[in-house]
Amino acid sequence: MNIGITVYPSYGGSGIVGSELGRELAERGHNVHFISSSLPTRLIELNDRVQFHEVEMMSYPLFEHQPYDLALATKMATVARAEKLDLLHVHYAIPHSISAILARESIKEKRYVPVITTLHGTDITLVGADRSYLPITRYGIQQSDGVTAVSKFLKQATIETFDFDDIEVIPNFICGDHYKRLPDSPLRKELAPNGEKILVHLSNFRAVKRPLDCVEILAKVLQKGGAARLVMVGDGPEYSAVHHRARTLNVLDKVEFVGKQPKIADYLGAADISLLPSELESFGLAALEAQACELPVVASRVGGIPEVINDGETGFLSDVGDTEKMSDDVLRLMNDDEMREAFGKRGRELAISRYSTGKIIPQYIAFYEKILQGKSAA
Ligand code: GMT
Repeated sequence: MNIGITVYPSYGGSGIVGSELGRELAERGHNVHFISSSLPTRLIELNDRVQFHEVEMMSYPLFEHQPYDLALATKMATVARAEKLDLLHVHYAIPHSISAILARESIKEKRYVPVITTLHGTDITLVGADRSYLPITRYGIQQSDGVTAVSKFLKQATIETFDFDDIEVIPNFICGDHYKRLPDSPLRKELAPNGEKILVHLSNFRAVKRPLDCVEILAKVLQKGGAARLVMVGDGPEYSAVHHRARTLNVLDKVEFVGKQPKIADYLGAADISLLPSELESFGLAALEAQACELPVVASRVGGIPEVINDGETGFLSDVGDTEKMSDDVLRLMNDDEMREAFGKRGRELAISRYSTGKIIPQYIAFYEKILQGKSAA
């Protein structure tokens, strides 16, 4: 198949999933054309089967805000015709599904290119549900030829908010060869020179991830006598607030801010426990990546997280903001090597058996085929 993929190229989970899906599809012999404003972060290699088409923006004094959605739609239509795309697969509903529908409609006399929208999370739960975007998001979902969601929770949230239920749940996936434990990594010594346990948080530092809770948890762990260091991987709007909180709690020297990293598996593989205290998480890709690296995850019990983490078996779940319990859970895992290792091993087993690329990518391919067959029959 010739597949067009559009993602937010920055650091969000949807961009990561869309990029890795493209790479996996290309490895299975499909031609993948990424159409976005810049090269997606995780897309390190372009080749004959993986191409990138940059959305060009014309600047004009009349445009107070540049109409990206229209430029994207134009590029999608151009690429769809030139590369004979079989379908457009967009990740994150807003504005990608709207641009794809516009592209589809603008060329449909020549070629009908079905639009598949994958819902990821805040496109439904925060942005899409906001009154200013709700009607257009509903339109984008209804007019897509196929819709997938990354968790059962997100499908249910879409039914409740948008009264739309023709959704296939295809969860996020992990490549067990890329994500694995690295117990002898030299990074471990660098991050924790005195043999402390390494707590790791990975996110885009948006308020919804509650990265401030991570330094609160660390401070409580230290107060209660634990020897730990916290590694914060990523960057985003809450960075300064987190830094400030670490300073005021007097734990700044125990926190390592490593910024955005191209190879996060190196950090996860070298750490001991992962923290994901989010306000909301439709799936929690960071938890899956951590579990594949045999890290127990201490997280909040929200959204799709309980679908990914088995409470008491691969991690511990708590109410949002309950940093007291989260710090106790971290200490339990720090102080009991046997429990930590058992949680880690079970986490990897479940990650691979439920979410490996070998299991999930064929689900996307089957979904594409179903939509294409439905369209050609029609
Ligand atoms: O909201 C974000 O943090 C980014 C967002 C995205 O779409 O880029 O992440 C969402 O999609 C990820 C990949 O499917 C999920 O693992 C995250 O749980 C989800 N984030 C939220 O629901 C907050």
